[in-house]
Amino acid sequence: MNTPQSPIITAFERSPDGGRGLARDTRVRWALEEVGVAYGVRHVSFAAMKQPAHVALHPFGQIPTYQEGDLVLFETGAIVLHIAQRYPGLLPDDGNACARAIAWMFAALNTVEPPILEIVVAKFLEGDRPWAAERLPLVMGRIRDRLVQLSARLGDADWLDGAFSAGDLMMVSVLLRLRPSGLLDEFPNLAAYVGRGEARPAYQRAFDAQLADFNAANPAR
Ligand SMILES: N[C@@H](CCC(=O)N[C@@H](CS)C(=O)NCC(=O)O)C(=O)O
Repeated sequence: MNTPQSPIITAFERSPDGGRGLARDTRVRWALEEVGVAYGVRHVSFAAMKQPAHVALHPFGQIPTYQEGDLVLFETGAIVLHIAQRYPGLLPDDGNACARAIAWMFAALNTVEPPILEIVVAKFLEGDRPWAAERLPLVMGRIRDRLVQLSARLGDADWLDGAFSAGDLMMVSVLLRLRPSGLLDEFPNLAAYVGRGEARPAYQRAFDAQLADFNAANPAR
């Protein structure tokens, strides 16, 4: 149950992903669900995100943000790391294993996510440019290169480094964005890895919560 001390996160009032759980509040919800911490959600419109009140919380006018007492955080890497360090369940006790789990979080955000985000730029934001058709295969090729490497490292393990950790939570969250492209299906072990992440009860609660929010904001659907 939500208490006055519960963290408050922000999420889209109307997520452009149609409730598919691809907006980044889902990964924060997932982390909170994994550690069993109740949270509240404040929904913001695209216009409100750019207003001073929200920019005071998030300098780039984006979601999600995370407020816990006096603490205000932005950037999902920082938020999930904070949750994982504050509550047990997402980072191993062993110091070296913990450092490696954090390395996988950074790998997800700094090495794997950037080329994946380029799909949206190439297809939608710059899809009408004369060079768009030539660029898309290059973008896909760069993603495929990363997936080959990640797939080789994962092998037939369930998770990236021992037990499920914040590193897996972040990597699965990032890879989920690839599903519409079909690229994930080229790598059965990565597709199964993402499936294992989605099958976690905490992920399902997070997904259902963001979908319920989307449906509440879009009653006509
Ligand atoms: N690196 C940031 C990215 C945040 C981000 O791109 N948020 C998106 C939603 S998933 C957003 O607010 N987009 C609207 C905008 O940038 O105006 C993070 O991981 O938190």
